[in-house]
Amino acid sequence: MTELTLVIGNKNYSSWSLRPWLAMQQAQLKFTEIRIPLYTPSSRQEILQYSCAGKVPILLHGNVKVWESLAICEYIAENFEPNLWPRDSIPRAIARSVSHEMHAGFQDLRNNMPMNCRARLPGKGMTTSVQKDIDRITEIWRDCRQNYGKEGGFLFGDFTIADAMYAPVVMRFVTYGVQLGAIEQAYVDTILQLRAMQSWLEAASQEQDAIANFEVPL
Ligand SMILES: N[C@@H](CCC(=O)N[C@@H](CS)C(=O)NCC(=O)O)C(=O)O
Repeated sequence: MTELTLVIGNKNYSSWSLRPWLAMQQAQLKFTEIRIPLYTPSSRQEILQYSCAGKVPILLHGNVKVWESLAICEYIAENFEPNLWPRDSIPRAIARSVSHEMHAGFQDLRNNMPMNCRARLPGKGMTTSVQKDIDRITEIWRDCRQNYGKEGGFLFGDFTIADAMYAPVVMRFVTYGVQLGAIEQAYVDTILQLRAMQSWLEAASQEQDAIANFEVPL
């Protein structure tokens, strides 16, 4: 089989990298990881070797290069593991909708509560507009769990790309100590218990680099 390589950023900070990495792990694919620490003097040049877009993650598969986290997840589902989307048309459409909503939105949450897996900053980063993003995300999680997720612990029962897309939000909620209801907290625990997630967090905790822009002051 043609080798798969995923180019990612720092595991502690790179929320976009976590998404396809987790989807590929859950699909039990073997792949090589190239980790480029972000925002160093050489980061941009190193990333540009792999993609003109100049951002991670990037998937390399033979001559194929795929950038943009959601496009990588789609490529993996189409070519390797179709069960990364729900099998039935309606839940699949909803899973795609909530995945795209994540991909395109929640800018206030992203800006004010950057992913920082190893930090614990309860109460930091909260604003009225961040709370609006949190309210919408938790509404999505409750709706998916209650209407499509009864067969398992994930948004659509079994693990799907929608869970990969929201995994960095789970980490943000943990880092910034966001108060959650019972359904959302149980979902957070389900994601945290994944072996792949544990392994990402372990690697993040070993990283030495600190990116000032992603560190919310104490
Ligand atoms: N929409 C892109 C976003 C990618 C992105 O912003 N990646 C960040 C790291 S999490 C990056 O490469 N930053 C480096 C830079 O902007 O120089 C995706 O879904 O992959």
